[in-house]
Amino acid sequence: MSKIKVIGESIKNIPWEDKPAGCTDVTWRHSGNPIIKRNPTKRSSRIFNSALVPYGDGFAGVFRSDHRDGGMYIHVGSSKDGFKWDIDDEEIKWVDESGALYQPNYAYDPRVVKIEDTYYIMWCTDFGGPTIGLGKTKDFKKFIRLENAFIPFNRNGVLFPRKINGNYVLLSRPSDTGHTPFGDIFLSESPDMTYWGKHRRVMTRGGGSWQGTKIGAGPIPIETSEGWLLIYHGVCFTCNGFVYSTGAALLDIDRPSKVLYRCRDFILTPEAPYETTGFVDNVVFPCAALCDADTGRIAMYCGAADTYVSIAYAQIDELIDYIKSNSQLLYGDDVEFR
Ligand code: BMA
Repeated sequence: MSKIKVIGESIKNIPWEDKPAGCTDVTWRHSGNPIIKRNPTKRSSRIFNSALVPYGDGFAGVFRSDHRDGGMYIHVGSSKDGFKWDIDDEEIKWVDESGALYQPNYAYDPRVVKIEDTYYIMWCTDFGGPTIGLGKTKDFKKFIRLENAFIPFNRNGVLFPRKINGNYVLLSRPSDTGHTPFGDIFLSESPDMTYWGKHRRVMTRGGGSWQGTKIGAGPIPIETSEGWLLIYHGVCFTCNGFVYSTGAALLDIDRPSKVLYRCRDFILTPEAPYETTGFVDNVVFPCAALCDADTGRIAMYCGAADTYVSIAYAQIDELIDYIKSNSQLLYGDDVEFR
């Protein structure tokens, strides 16, 4: 049992390994990483930055697949144990709400969340430049595309797992059309998943150099008795380009634009060979985190070096203690910035 209450489902079959003896870090890597290696399907050269949810007696996932022609697509996959995945060779085929076929020119960095009885998928879509695409499914077979949430340019759309004060809430990171050299996390509300407004800035880049260039929401926030646990990526710029690390923060439950605590130190940074070396070196990019409400075990699914999928583990009590005990808020984090 965890001391901290997790408001969520019990996931008896959550992927897990105990922390190795002698490890003093707050997160630790799965011994069988990466769980998805190069050329995982006939058409996919690399699958990374991908997300999953418990589904049936196993898991369902949405996967960023970069094809051998260089295009970026989202594929669906399923798994009994969360380690070994059966991923479609074809990308998801969408219809819009009128039933007409719809295919984005590109689609990448998907997230997935269950809200009430529907699974919502968010991704970075082409709309004359990147912005947040939205879709939904009930069975991971039929996928309905919804209106794009925003105009360009925007990335890292992440929905909260329930309505807050009666509205859906979506995190996002306004950006530019290239490899954006700036970026903070904002949130927007919607009564209907179509009209988005009441924009607030949640968190800013800065502080320690690992998150000095830009930050973006990662997995769907986890609801706890201490606030929303937000795991995010933080980027710094070095002589060799961007380095993507992982941080964590706690947001106010009823007013999640307010940051309660935010860790000064990263919780994960590229260290393992599959994170430091790949198509894009030095990238750890978490897109999903399963959390078992009974034990507080967390399994984070991370893209590694834009090439692989890997898992890192954490325990909720320890992670929240780490966030609180090395917290450093940045400018405007603790106020409702609008
Ligand atoms: C970002 C996105 C991510 C990618 C990262 C590092 O802009 O494109 O998909 O993992 O760059 O290349």
